[in-house]
Amino acid sequence: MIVPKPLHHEVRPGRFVIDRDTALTADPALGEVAAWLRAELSAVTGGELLPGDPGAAMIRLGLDDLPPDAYRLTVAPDGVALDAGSAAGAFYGAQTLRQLLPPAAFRRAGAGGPLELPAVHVEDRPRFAWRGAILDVARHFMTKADVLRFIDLMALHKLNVLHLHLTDDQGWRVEIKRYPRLTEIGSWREESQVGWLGEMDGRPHGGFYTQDDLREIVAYAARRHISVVPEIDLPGHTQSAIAAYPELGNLDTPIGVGTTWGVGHNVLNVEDSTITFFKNVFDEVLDLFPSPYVCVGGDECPKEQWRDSPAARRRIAELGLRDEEELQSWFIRQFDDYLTERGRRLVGWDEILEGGLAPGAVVASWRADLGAVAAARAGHDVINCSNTAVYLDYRQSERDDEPMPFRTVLTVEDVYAFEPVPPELRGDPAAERVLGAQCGVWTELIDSTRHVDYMAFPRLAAFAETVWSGPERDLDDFRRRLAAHLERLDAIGVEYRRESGPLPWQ
Ligand code: TNX
Repeated sequence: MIVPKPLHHEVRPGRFVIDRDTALTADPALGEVAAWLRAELSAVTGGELLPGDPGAAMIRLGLDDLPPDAYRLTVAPDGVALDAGSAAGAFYGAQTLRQLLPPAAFRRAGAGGPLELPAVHVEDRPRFAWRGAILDVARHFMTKADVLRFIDLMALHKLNVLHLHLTDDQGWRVEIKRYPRLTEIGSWREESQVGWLGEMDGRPHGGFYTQDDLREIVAYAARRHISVVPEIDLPGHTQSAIAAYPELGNLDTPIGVGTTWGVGHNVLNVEDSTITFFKNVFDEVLDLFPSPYVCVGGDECPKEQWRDSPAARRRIAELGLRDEEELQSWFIRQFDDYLTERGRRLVGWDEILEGGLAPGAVVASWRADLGAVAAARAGHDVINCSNTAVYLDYRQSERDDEPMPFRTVLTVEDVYAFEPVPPELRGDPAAERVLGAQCGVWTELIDSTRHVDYMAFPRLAAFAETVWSGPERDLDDFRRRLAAHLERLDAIGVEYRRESGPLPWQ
């Protein structure tokens, strides 16, 4: 009953009992994985799972000649052997081992009794290298503790990339020491629009992460084999930055942090000083996030202010560009050069394809499969973030009591049917360019962790299966495994959407 489904899972007779005397040993290279597993298990058994004598009933973690992310787990009555190609593989195996335990093993403290593992042989490895989730902490801020909890939930599902959407019109969430007003001004707004149609909630909202908070988030995620890809969205989606530093914008009058949803009109100007400003911002961001991939946004760039701006028109003439689209592409390229020089790779939303793109850039395709197909054919690595398939902010049924009737219905079955490689690329060598996929928790209409739980689960479990497991789908089998998995989520305290209701906040 493992989610996501392993490549090969064979049930064998017998069981292994974990109690206070069970020992756990690990290859020194797997010390961190062992520490994680020890902490998770001992919380439940009340024991310590010390290394113990070689003769004792034992859980043994070792390295073997397997592909890096692969693992092999054998549970037998006299011991548990988890072998992996790397620490990441061992961590995935440890996640599987936990899922073999009863749901009560997911509680933070147990009755202290023994835990039973059924005997099995599992051989497993991921289908895609990039198994991501986007968390939009800009529209609604999520506390550090909530982000750490979300990371644990990602790890449970063997996801390995957290794409943190840190800035947008409605909020700037990352402390930048050189430009303190970004958070002093940019992280707070007077009130937000409720729903998509305009009613305001009258409640101030805000928050940001200090640099120490972000270092902690990155380290916490790294221990769970999750890399955090920061997104600083440019040159549109920047109203909060312009509110803090009006000289970054195109207007003569100051503006506030955004309070309404939808695509805003504000865009950065194309002065050298603005490019320098954001390179300085990225200097600090790169220091916080060691990820080889860094996202500069590039989506939904509004062009009207550039059309009205003499400075932008001058820039277009001076660079010999055709139009504002090429100007946007030039803008993004400034950051591609900057990141490439520093050994990082730029990730941007599929609009960055318009007007030309540097060859090493990675395209996060959100507009259905369109961008993914175009980017892969143009030789770019692609992450499929299709909004018609894996946007977890979309509503889950037509029912009137869903929290907010946002966009089309995307059920757990719809998400389960998602195929990261678009059909147009099947049989095409360009399909190799699809590194994987990312589901998206966009939070315009999601203002609490309870609500994130409701939107993300159990759809995130279905998504995890589409990126971890093979391309075949068996909905009945998934439903059976999901039923068992929901008991784990119950034990953790995840307020996922139940078919039967009631909604957690009603
Ligand atoms: C589109 S995904 C957006 C986001 C919104 C989302 C709402 C992307 C690159 N842009 O800014 O939050 O739709 O579903």
